Amino acid sequence: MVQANELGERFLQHLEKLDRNAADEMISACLREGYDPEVLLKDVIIPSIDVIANKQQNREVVVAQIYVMAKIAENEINKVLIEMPIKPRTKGTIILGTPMGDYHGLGKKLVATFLRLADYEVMDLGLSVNHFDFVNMAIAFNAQVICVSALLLHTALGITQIRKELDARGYDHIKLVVGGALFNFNPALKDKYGADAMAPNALDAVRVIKELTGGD
Ligand code: B12
Repeated sequence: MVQANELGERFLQHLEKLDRNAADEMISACLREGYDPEVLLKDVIIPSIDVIANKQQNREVVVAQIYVMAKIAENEINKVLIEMPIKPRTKGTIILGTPMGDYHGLGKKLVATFLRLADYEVMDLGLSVNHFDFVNMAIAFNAQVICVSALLLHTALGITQIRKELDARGYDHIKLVVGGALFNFNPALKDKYGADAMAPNALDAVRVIKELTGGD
């Protein structure tokens, strides 16, 4: 079976060429041949997205290219997710979304996946979520944690509004966990926006939430 790093290089080339069909054929073939979907996600698709994000940082690609690459990557993430085993979720409920005005969804999707794989029930409220909806849903579903994925500076204020709303309504025991490019660039923003914790990636999101909620 082909090694994950070789597959990663191939997948990255397909993304860079904006070749949706080649990316799709490659991932479909891997799944047909019995490749572990979790390995495909962690060692092939995510590292390729990281390379593209870095290129964007260095202005080697433009927004239009990023848009198409993100769409191709998202399609393949969805395809892989369908193949992942669904286990009974017993570790508690987590509310997840992006702040109002933020339409970056790839990181959120990965965080939801890794939390589900770690047996959390994740209610993904989607993109551009009002702070009242985060809080109302957390209360209604007795969630232990609200997770906010924030990539844009100008919309991250929604996180402070969630904190204020939780405190004002006497639900300050519900933990607020943040992540996304914004916090990877500047982890200190976590305190500025009143979050309890941040994590730099989806794997660490699971670790941080376990620590906060006392899970094993
Ligand atoms: C892809 C992308 C887009 C795509 C989004 C497609 C989609 N379906 O999501 C498109 C092209 C649509 C887009 C649009 C825009 N974007 Co954009 N985009 C990016 C880019 C290149 C990569 C983001 C990404 O998907 N990364 C891959 C994922 C997997 O990584 P991630 O989101 O960081 O998630 C990981 C961790 O952060 C963590 N994590 C994520 N969420 C959470 C949540 C919790 C609770 C935890 C614990 C952890 C966690 O785990 C994830 C997996 O490991 C970033 C650059 C960057 N370096 O991030 C810019 C970036 C975020 N975009 C930016 C901007 C400005 C925009 C636009 C305004 C247009 C523009 N001028 O570029 C619009 C705004 C649209 C809107 N209103 O939302 C800026 C934001 C700057 C800022 N400080 O505000 C960035 C940083 C680029 C830059 N350097 O200028 N973008």
